[in-house]
Amino acid sequence: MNKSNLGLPIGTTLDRFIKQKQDQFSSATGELSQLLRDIALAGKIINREVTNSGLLDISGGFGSKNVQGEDQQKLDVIANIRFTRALKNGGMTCAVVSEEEDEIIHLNPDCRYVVAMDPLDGSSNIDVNVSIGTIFSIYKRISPVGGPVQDEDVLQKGTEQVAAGYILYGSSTMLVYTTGRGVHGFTLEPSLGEFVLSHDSMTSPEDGKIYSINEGNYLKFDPWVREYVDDCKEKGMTARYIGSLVADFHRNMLKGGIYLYPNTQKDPNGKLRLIYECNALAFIVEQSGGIATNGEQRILEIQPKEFHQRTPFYLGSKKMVETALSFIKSTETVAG
Ligand code: P6P
Repeated sequence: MNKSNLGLPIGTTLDRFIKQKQDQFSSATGELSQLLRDIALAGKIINREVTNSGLLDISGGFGSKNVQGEDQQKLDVIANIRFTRALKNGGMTCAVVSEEEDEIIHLNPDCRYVVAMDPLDGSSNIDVNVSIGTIFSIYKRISPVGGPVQDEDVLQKGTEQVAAGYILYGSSTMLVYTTGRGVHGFTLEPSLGEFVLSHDSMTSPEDGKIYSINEGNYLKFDPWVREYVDDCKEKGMTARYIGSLVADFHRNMLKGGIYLYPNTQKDPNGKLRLIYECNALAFIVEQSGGIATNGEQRILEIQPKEFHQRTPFYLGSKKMVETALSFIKSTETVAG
């Protein structure tokens, strides 16, 4: 028998890929590599629980609210515990900021990496079997190693991220991350329990025909947003919005598109959180050739003032975001 017919090659696992990238930096200590592995491990555990949530009676509401005043789903709480425990046991993280926790979670003061995360975004979709995701950002602490983590360690601009990524629990489970040298996607091979490289050096199409926005808020949007949405319709674009940021973002990055979560009179800063949702996806979209803005400046340039602060959020294909921004200017001209 021709040995080359003995099954498909497994491909490059996440572990091997991380090690290969680490070897390119002589100064690398392996700490960031281990931290990425810790996140991947937690992702595999959450994947198992998300997949079986209907059978394990862990879907539905937990009966409490997070700092945002939003009802926590059981899996929100479980995911938060799983990721925090994985990061604590991995021994590479000094502190975690999580959507599910009011304050900083202090872990090992002798470590130099801070993680900001939304352990399970889109959780309202859990019970209806729609894709959901984890979002994470990694920073180097500013305060001295060994001492207590300070607010300044967390309130860093998105430009200071050393790595960022997401895990998408969808028709397949993917981990997508960047360390500032391109965007790389790994698909979980469940029978092996390994994330395998499936989307090397992901790039976002410069233009696209998909716009993602909750049009139920149309009457609450600023005039420029309404005019932009009307323009998308007049151009025959496709509306795709599943209420799960990671899933909408991932599709738009692959196919070309724009995601918009604008401010409204009710929510003057929009809904999405800067530190553990927007910064990570902004880093990724810029690394793939796209744009991420709050309508006035790069998301990554916003100086955070509070852990859970929100921001208007517009990101995706370069030309689509530039077109959307042109509507702001045209309205200002009219208004001005
Ligand atoms: P709305 C989920 O709660 C989330 O944070 C994102 O995943 C999603 O894109 C957005 O909010 C949905 O919000 O107001 O359209 O239901």
